[in-house]
Amino acid sequence: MAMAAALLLLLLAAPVIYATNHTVGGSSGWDTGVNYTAWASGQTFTVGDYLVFTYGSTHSVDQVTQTNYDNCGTSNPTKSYSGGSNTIALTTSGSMYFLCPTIGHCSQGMKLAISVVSNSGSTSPPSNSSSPSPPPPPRNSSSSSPSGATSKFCSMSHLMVGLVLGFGMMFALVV
Ligand SMILES: [Cu+2]
Repeated sequence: MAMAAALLLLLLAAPVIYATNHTVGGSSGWDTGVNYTAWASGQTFTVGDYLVFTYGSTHSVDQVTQTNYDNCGTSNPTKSYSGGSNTIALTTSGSMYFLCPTIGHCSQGMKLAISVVSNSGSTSPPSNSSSPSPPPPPRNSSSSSPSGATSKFCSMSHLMVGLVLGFGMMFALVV
């Protein structure tokens, strides 16, 4: 019973999660000699997404003010990250600025400015270039059994919709 409810919540949540992991610099990672302005211009940063920094031992990551970003200033970072791999949740919309505080690295290009956009209050689907078109609305959900419903669908997204409906019906019946 509680198990079914938990599963239902999990399954209901799954289709609406469109979080994207943005690996800074792509395959180049966080390093000198990479144009992060160009990289960022090809990304859409949405609240709920994640920024992933991966780098070698000579680097680290500071979140800084716009002034420090502009001047490669390394004093008083807002937040500091280290260890070679950091995943930073983008929790609010607006601008964020990062740089590598290792001496000379910022001026060699290790600085990143991103603009995070809100995803709330919008009725249009997220423009995520890496995902296929969203699944169509489910049909015939009221009469067929979960297995009957799922057998008609072959893609994973349809399977998810079927499972959600199935567990939803089961949950409603149990309650
Ligand atoms: Cu560096």
